[in-house]
Amino acid sequence: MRIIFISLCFLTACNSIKPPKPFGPIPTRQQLAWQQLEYYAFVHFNMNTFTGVEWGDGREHPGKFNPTQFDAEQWVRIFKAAGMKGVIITAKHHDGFCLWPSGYTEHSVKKSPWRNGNGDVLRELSEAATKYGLKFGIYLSPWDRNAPEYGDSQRYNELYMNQIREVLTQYGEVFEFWFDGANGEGPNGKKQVYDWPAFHATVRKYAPNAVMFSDGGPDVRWIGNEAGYAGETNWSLLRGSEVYAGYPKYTELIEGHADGTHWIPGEVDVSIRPGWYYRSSEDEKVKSVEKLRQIYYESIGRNANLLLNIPVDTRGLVHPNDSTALMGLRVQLDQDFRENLATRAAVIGNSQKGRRFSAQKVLDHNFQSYWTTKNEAKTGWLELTFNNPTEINTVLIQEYIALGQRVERFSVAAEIEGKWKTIITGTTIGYKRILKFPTTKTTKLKISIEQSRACPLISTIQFFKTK
Ligand code: FUL
Repeated sequence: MRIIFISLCFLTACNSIKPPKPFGPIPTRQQLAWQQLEYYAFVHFNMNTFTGVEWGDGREHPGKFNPTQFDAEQWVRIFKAAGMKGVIITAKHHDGFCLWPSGYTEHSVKKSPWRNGNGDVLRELSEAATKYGLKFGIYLSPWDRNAPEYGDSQRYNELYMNQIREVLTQYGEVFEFWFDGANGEGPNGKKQVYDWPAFHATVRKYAPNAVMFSDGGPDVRWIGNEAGYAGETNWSLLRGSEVYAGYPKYTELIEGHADGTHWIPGEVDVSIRPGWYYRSSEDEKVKSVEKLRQIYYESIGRNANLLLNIPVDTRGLVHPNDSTALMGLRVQLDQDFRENLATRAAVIGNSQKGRRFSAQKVLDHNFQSYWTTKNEAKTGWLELTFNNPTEINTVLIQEYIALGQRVERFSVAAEIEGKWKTIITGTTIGYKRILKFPTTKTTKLKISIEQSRACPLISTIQFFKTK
């Protein structure tokens, strides 16, 4: 009885401290879950794999699609071992060839020799993903150079929405739907006018838990380049009603819009090879582990998710050069983040909003709990003290973004010979910010939030010594 009474008191006391109010646009439940996936695979595998081009014209004979050793489980095992959390497949690229037996075209696997025309890449891949606990996502190009309806806007839009329904209702849960902005003319010489609101409504109807990607979201935005990096300043915000698929000022997407009206976080899509599709001539051009590591730090480490493309080869398998690079990156990252040295330190804040939002919350390995300042102060600092001089060269910081992105400027200082020395400064933090700096040996570190739009909510602080 007494124990219950005491713990009830404790709970009431704790709960009487209310969390700060949300600030500005905030993520939906789906966007928040998506952000925490961080790293997943893109697979460009389709007709172009067999014709050796990046963009087919839609006149390819379906008979050309003929992987000799297709094994979706092999892909998924490799992605899983690489630490990826999902896979997005090019169900239909601009040439219109469908990797599933669509009822709305003859240009698909059903007219190919693969599995005697009875194959379905989406079925095999989605089953493999489920078996290994990976999320499954779909790229479905609206541009279709095969469909005779293309350019006859209403007819084609209906066909496209029927295909959206097909791919979203037969293969289990889909975590991300990837809209490409490419838009051309149809055989009638007319430009196809896409009905984006209707496309979005169709995805929402059949996959309410999925996020939708395009240049302008509505849920996840392109980062504005295919080279593998986000801006050092990166807001998960956009002026949502201005940006659309095919937005000409796409270079703005690298930082988002500081004055954005909608929560639309960035995703970095980049290929592990020069092209999106497999070509044997690029077998020796797979990105190095060092390059992939840089991409990781400049995407996930800059408040974006990383969608890394692995071009599956003509056998229907991930090529050994790609899997070797993926494993090399995994080993490197496991080494980089092996020991969070911050857990060896004691932490205090200049102020804190009671025990529920104490400085210690940044060390508890729980994204849901966070430190914030007393009286909603917009600036504040945390000090970490080590028992022994400790060498560090990397910091990882996370904001509790469920209540909005707030921090505009921060710094990390080390006490060296009795004086504070700034070792690194940054602008935005967002879901995750990772910064490297020259190795510094110290017993005291200070993380200062120097400018924030509302009281900072810091969920995580970690320090590492990487090689
Ligand atoms: C682009 C496409 O045109 C490329 O072929 C590739 O699929 C890339 C991911 O998106 O818009």
